[in-house]
Amino acid sequence: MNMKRLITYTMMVGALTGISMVGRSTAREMRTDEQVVRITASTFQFQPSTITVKKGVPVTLELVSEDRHHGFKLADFHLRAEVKPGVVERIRFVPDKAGKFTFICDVFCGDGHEDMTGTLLVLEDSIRP
Ligand SMILES: [Cu+2]
Repeated sequence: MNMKRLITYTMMVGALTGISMVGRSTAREMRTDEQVVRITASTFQFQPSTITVKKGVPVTLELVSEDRHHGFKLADFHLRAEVKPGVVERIRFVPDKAGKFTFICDVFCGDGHEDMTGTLLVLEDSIRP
């Protein structure tokens, strides 16, 4: 093998290794303990109003409204979504910090809108190395 071929070969192996690493990180994200939580919005509440998840474990929120147009805003994780009747809006994120966070409805939905809040509780994931 001459030098030029050796370099080409090394680059190819590098590229392939890079691809397999991407594949591995994707596989790691598809954890079997992924948390799926359905939240139903209605005037003037979220049901459930408290969601408990684990830090570092991906969460999918399925948001749907029972009556009118609402909003979902979880500012601490820079998340927001429209919540409409008959449409399941999915937002996926990985909670990277533990604690107690408030989410709100950010679409005015009538008297009582201000009280339309909920709590996201993120617990330390002790199983994770
Ligand atoms: Cu509202």
